[in-house]
Amino acid sequence: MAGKGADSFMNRFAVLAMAVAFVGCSSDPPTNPGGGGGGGGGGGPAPDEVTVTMTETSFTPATTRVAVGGTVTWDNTSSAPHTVTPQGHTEWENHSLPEEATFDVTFDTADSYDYECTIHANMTGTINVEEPDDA
Ligand SMILES: [Cu+2]
Repeated sequence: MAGKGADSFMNRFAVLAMAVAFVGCSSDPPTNPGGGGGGGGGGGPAPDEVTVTMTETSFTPATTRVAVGGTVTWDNTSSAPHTVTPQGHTEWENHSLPEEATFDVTFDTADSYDYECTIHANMTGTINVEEPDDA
């Protein structure tokens, strides 16, 4: 019967589609670099532009990298005010962000810059400014 033949074709097609989808999924994990993270160097050159999102209680990501000459933008997406307060350096001045405000800093010197939010004591972050050669 024609109908029966069509059904088995569709079944075979469905199995094939699932197999393709499965292969597609299983190829994802290797694309995530396993090493690389954090301050250990490696992982390729630092980006020229980075956005740090401010949630209600944290800087996300708390530690980030940017190339010398690059810009970090803090984006307060929360409904709370925050500050971006330098700790132990003068790369920028204490800055307050009301809700939904942004603030950006361009970094000209390779170094590690710690900062905090003075409103929320456990909100801290670090910007690692890297020379292109450091990659
Ligand atoms: Cu805060």
